[in-house]
Amino acid sequence: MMSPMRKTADAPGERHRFVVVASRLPVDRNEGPGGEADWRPSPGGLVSALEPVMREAGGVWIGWSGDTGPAPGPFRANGLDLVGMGLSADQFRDYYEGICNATLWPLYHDVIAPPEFHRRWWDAYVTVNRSFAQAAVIQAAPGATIWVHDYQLQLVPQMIREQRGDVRIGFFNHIPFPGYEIFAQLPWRRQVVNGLLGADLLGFQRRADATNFLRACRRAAGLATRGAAVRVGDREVQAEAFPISIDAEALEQIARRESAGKRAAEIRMALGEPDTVLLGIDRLDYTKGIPHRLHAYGELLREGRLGPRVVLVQVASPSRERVGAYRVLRDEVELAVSRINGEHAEVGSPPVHYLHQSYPRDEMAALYLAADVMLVTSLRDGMNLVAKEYVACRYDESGALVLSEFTGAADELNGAFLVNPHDIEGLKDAIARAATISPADARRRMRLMRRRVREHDVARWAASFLGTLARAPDSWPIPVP
Ligand code: GDG
Repeated sequence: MMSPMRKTADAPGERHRFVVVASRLPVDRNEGPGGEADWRPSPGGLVSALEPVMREAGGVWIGWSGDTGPAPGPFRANGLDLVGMGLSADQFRDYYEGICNATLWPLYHDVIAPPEFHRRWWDAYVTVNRSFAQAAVIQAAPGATIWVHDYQLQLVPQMIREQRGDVRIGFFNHIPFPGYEIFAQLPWRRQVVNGLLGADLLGFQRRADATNFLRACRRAAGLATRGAAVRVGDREVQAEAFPISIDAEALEQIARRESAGKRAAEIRMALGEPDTVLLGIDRLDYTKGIPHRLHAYGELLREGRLGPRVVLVQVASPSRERVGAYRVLRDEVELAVSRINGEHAEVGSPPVHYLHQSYPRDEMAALYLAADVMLVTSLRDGMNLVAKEYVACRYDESGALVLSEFTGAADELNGAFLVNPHDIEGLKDAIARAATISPADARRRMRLMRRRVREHDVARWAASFLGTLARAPDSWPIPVP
């Protein structure tokens, strides 16, 4: 599968032929009671997607350790070579909470929340991007492949290229790339476009994202584009769609374990053996459309359209809790949950089970198995891996997926009930249809979706991206240092 990458057995301290640069490490530091620290695998879209690729290809992963202590530097954990970057308290505020989470995230998600623009935040973005680029330059062996990830590191490709013409640089954007009218608001739009264009290959989730980027190249940087190619001096940079996926086989294996089936039955029992279990699993983020989902569900309960024996389990894993818009969202969601439960609960049987917690992967698989209907109602979402994970777990081909058309996954999962989450009546109809689907229709739809997710898994995504990167034209050859 990984033909473009030669497997390496790099010893710590050696330079690597494959370098991943991402905002976070795929592990979190865990302090024991005696102050001793170890590293545990951490959840999240990027980590779920890339961990199997890293193990198969070998290489090093450069990312932020997750706190504002000293930079851990190079170390090994969970069989991976890692380089832990540090952020100072000021950088945490201006770079992580500021420009990443309060400027770029809302801007790239169609200004669902208003983005804030502060010059001090931008300065921190430049500084942090430079430190990540420097770490990549140090780790990369001559001729290495460097794969930079996501909106937090858009200047890194060009910063690497300025120092290392010998390497091949890929960049993948996990979140949407907005239409030009929105992107144009960014005071540093030209710098961002030029930073990205340091790569040989730019990957996006959907074709529409790549098209938006190509338009930004023309409008913000005055560059010529032809098809998927941008002309940058004597180089050509490709911008294409590579829809990300999951390790479907590994997740299905977890779901097929006897313990997962037993746990799913326990969950249904604990919920009071309802006829229908609806499930939402999201980071508590305003892009995920959780209030819209609750709104529709509350009305369906009031109208009695789902019958008396229905429950919604909403896992909302804590996320970016110090950023203002996330605090406001948490209050809004918790108020909505309380209202629905206040109106419709009987003693011992609330219609919403709201869990503001993170769970281990086994428990997630059991939740997917326990749910008759999965609700994914994002207002804007690069891909949405949760939708694919649900499908991967349903090995008996039962269950139904309600899926927002504003997710990347909607391009692929044809068996889903597609919804516009802003259209509350349409959303209610889709939930009601999904909850009362016949077993034969459910099987037909689920089979279709399962085939897609199994065939287009994360290994194929990575192989496709890296294969295209390996074939990128070598039009700017510079001698190896
Ligand atoms: C970004 C883009 C794109 C969630 N809670 C727990 C947990 N998770 C895992 C899920 C899933 C991942 O986190 C979430 O991925 P999503 O794709 O749904 O969303 P984002 O976090 O916003 O990811 C997104 C993705 O990057 C990849 O490119 O699809 O559009 O926004 O894997 O299972 N995992 C565990 N416990 C939890 O409580 N173990």
